[in-house]
Amino acid sequence: MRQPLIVGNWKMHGSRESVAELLTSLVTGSTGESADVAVCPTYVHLAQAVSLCANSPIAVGAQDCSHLATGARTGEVAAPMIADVGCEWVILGHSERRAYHGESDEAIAAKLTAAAEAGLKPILCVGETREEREADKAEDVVALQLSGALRSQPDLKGLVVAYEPVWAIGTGLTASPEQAQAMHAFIRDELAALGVDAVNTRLLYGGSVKAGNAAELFAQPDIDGALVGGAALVAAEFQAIVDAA
Ligand code: G2H
Repeated sequence: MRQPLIVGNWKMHGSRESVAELLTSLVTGSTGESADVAVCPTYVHLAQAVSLCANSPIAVGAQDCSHLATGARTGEVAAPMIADVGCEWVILGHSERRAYHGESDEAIAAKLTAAAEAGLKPILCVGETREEREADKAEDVVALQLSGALRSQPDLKGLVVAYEPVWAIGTGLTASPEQAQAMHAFIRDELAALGVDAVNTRLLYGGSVKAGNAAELFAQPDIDGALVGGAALVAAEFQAIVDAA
């Protein structure tokens, strides 16, 4: 059985005050969840989040990491540093990193290796653009993203894959449960072909998940939870998504 997992990706939002408010509310409300829960604030809020989540079931992760463990890379943050402040997770290959920071599958593969070496559990994001879906290339694109990142390292400990169709991110558009399930089933098959323990790998859906659409997504057999952006910034909304898992 795959334990459901709900991850909040806070992107470039938050202040010390809002982080404290949001996490105090989530920690107070987080009793007896059947899902695993993690939040991914900005780098500068990680230590504060770890401290606020101590003695709670909520784990903390970063939104990216360097492919190097240390060195002269101004502005970068290394995976061992993220682990050192008490994080368990790191999101890698988010479409916003691919689009705005030019991250290639090769670069993402190197970051996955670095994360694993630091003991972080990676959440690898994949997904097609609207043009690619309309050209009937969604599966080809996702297959290339998966093989580019995992071909040389199919046994990453704790690996989670998030399917986030780019056209559904922050747009209010969501893949229908059937569309999402079809891609998740495809991803599970591709993972198996790459030598990943696909049956036990959790696959998250991401892209405008909210309290109102979470339950029907989670009812699909290959959707094991969600990577939540905008709705993760509102405690009651995020808690309702967790409760739906
Ligand atoms: C997709 C998602 C979280 P949102 O980027 O990773 O964001 O839920 O705002 O579409």
